[in-house]
Amino acid sequence: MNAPEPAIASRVVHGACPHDCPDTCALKITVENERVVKVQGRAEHPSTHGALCTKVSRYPERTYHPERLLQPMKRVSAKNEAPRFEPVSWDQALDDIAARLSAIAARDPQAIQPYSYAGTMGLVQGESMAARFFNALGAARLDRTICASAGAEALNATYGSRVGMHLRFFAESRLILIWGSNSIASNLHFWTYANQAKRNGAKLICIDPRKTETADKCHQHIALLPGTDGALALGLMHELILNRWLDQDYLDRHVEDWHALRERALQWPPERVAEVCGITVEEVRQLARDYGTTVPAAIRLNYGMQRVHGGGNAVRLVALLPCLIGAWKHRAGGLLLSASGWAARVKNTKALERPDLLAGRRPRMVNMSAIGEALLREDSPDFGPRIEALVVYNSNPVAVAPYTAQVLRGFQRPGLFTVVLEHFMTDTADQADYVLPATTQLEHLDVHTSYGHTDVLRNEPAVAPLGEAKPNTQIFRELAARMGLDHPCLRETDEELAAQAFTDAIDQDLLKAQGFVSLDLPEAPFAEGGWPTSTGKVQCISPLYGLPDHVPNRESRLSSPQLAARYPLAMISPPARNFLNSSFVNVKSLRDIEGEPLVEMHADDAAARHLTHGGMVRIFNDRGSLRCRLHISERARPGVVNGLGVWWRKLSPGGENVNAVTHQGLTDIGGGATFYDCLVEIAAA
Ligand SMILES: Nc1nc2c(c(=O)[nH]1)N[C@H]1C(S)=C(S)[C@@H](COP(=O)(O)OP(=O)(O)OC[C@H]3O[C@@H](n4cnc5c(=O)[nH]c(N)nc54)[C@H](O)[C@@H]3O)O[C@H]1N2
Ligand SMILES: Nc1nc2c(c(=O)[nH]1)N[C@H]1C(S)=C(S)[C@@H](COP(=O)(O)OP(=O)(O)OC[C@H]3O[C@@H](n4cnc5c(=O)[nH]c(N)nc54)[C@H](O)[C@@H]3O)O[C@H]1N2
Ligand code: SF4
Ligand SMILES: [Mo]
Repeated sequence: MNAPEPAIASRVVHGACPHDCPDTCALKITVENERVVKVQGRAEHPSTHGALCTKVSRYPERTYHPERLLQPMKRVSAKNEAPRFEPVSWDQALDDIAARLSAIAARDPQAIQPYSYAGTMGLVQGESMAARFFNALGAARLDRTICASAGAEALNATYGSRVGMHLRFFAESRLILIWGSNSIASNLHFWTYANQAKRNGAKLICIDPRKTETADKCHQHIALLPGTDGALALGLMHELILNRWLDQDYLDRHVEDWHALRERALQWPPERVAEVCGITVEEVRQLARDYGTTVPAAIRLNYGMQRVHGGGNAVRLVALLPCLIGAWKHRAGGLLLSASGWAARVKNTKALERPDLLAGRRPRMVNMSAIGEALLREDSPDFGPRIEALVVYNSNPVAVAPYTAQVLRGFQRPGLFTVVLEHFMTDTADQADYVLPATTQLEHLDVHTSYGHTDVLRNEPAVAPLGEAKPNTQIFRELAARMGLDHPCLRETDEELAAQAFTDAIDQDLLKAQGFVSLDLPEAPFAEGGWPTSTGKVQCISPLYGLPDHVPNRESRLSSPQLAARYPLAMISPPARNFLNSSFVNVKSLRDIEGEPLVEMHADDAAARHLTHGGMVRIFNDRGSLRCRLHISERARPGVVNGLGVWWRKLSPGGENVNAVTHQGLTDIGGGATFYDCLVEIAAA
């Protein structure tokens, strides 16, 4: 008889996807013999409905990756040489880092710069203990603008907060405009609802310069030029006004300064709009007719359209459209860009971040979208001390921040002391003096809100930290202790932090038991107005920014003709489906699906340059250049090329990614990055 198989100790743990994605899925994590063997979507969570994207289905592969950082590493080569690191003990690393930071803080703590984004969106492993640590020090602050600040500020200026429709009711809409979003790639669980609406007979229209996977599945695709959405919105208003497709009752009762906006819109006849947007007059007219005559009509606006100079104004204009037709009267009508204003009502940011630790100090703020510029600044009265130390966590700026050459010059500036908390040796970790191994979502506790739906979630640690990895919170706790920062809140545990994350509106016991809790909100929140502005009405004119208008790109055929003569192609660099920003690029099975960095170009533009499909090309402008594979593709419209991002530089053929050519200009509103406002030329490599 055979000996019995040893029993497998198996359990299921409830988690939450930590990634910067509007879907914030609920995870079912299967652990066998203390190893995660499977990560799936929870069937009980409404929007997750048991399905995850390909990326996070591969979570065990990322977590148990042979290149996972499992020990602290100290740099032993010069910054401008090929990076070489050697392992050191935690004590050695933390003692040295604490001593270096303390010496800088003694001169001026503002010379210490945190840099972080949404590598994890967790409220605990994001800005809780980290923010407390930097606040207690009086370190410089970071304006976290790299993704959504133009759109967020535009919503604040229009609606009073980042609020909108509920995700699930898109399933009941009769018309859905998917505007500046490749939902199938980057907002999969919204697409499920949109697809349901489609099956029930709704019309879906995609407004995007690129013919995306999502555009393929919509009834119509309007391929406007990048950065012209504000003009299109004004043109739609023009048609709604002339054809009397307005809900005058909603405008009268719930919208302020409509007449000023009306005057402006009347300056945008379809002919002018078509010229600016690079589309046909009939496309403008037809879109207006559909939008003005279909009930209920919904807009899924996304961040793709605000990564240009005029991104803030454009979002304000699009956000006003549903008010003109009274779409908000229906639960399946209105608009959704971000739900984070709903989450903000239950999130206890002050308790997590403890701004009171600043004790009246007001450290300077550095805009993360222009980090290259900031790192190169000298001491000056308006800037303050030059940046002497940089502490990076939850972000990979050397890959994702615009204008790589300048970012790198900044990181390699003599005397800069850089610490990076990471899972892997990223392009940014390569520039560090110390790299500290951080835990992943499978190894630490966290709680989450979402910017795409209105549930909060809890993530239980599924397994113990791998190797010597520590949660971000623990690393900041230990640094604080070594630096003599002794406020009791700097010693609180992750469980204590999680318990403070929400107001009493969230039932913590239910959250623990179930793994998620839905916010209690009205189904059609603005059917009777009640906007969270000071007057309760939607604002056409903002006290801060005036009346919105179309603001052209910094770099375009119309706004910078001389530059366009040398660099005639507009380049956008939207995300690749199987990466999440620069995360997952090092996961081989996902990289194999993406293949290699590529740029999509229309056949006419390729013919004009004698370029052939599949050849290696060089994308360049005055800021830099990168090499990649050319795809002659109907996904690109004439005059616009699509360089899919964001590859790791060191895993790209020429050692550069799309950000070699982007610039650090900021959006009109909100100080956001303008990745898609970029002229280039392309030649055979
Ligand atoms: N798979 C995957 N999912 C992701 C991400 C990822 O990297 N990969 N990133 C996550 C993050 S951080 C974010 S912020 C969200 C982003 O979410 P979305 O904004 O929904 O994401 P994208 O897929 O980037 O969609 C942007 C779309 O805008 C288009 N676009 C570019 N310029 C313009 C323009 O001027 N006007 C209009 N109308 N469209 C334009 C692009 O072609 C692209 O298809 O997605 C998240 N989800
Ligand atoms: N050209 C171009 N550039 C872009 C964009 C674009 O569309 N085009 N998109 C922009 C957008 S929308 C965004 S949001 C930014 C995103 O840029 P980032 O926020 O930098 O996002 P990622 O590239 O995903 O890098 C996140 C890093 O955090 C690490 N991380 C994850 N979890 C943890 C943790 O718990 N602890 C620690 N210490 N580290 C962790 C991951 O390993 C990863 O390396 O990129 C921007 N850059
Ligand atoms: S990345 Fe987005 S779609 Fe994928 S599992 Fe996470 S939340 Fe869900
Ligand atoms: Mo983002």
